[in-house]
Amino acid sequence: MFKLGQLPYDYAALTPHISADIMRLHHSKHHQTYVDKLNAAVDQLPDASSLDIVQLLQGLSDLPDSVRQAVRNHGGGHYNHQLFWEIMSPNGGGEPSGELGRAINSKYGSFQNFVDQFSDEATKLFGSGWVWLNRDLEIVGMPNQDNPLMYGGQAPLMGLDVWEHAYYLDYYNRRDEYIRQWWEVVDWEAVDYRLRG
Ligand code: MN3
Repeated sequence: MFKLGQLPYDYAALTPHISADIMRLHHSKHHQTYVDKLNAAVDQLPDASSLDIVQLLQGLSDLPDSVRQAVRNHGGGHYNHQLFWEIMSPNGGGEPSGELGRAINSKYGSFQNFVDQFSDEATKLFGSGWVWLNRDLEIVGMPNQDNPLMYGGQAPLMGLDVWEHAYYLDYYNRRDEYIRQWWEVVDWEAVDYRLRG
């Protein structure tokens, strides 16, 4: 069965950009609920103990109708939040170096241009969803808990949660301010590691 992992830093570690209250609620309540509901869904499958989250999300179309939507919503929720915690750090911010920095500069002309395009996609994404940086360095917004694995893509390099639960306690309706602050906690080493992995 799937388990909620520990955060690699404390709930207060990302202040002042993301408060401890948001991190605690987001991890211990929202993410936990995705894990619980994912487990309830896969419990109905014959070989639940051997399931891998990536394979599940890549193979949604092979699942029985009775569990497919629950796995999409809650399995997506589990995978996406695991990735989200991993690519943030109290030592984050700044600009990527190494292979990732070169790849972003080559595709977007400059790091600032990349940040502007990603932020714009996140600001205009309607309702609840995520903005992803795909493995081929495309920026793509997706609704709900969808991610590129569900559309035949590879594991994304990074993602930004723009559900209101991710920022409302700190920023109310000011999603643009949340997005601006989020860049200060992005762990570029972790994103570069995913690119090289
Ligand atoms: Mn969330």
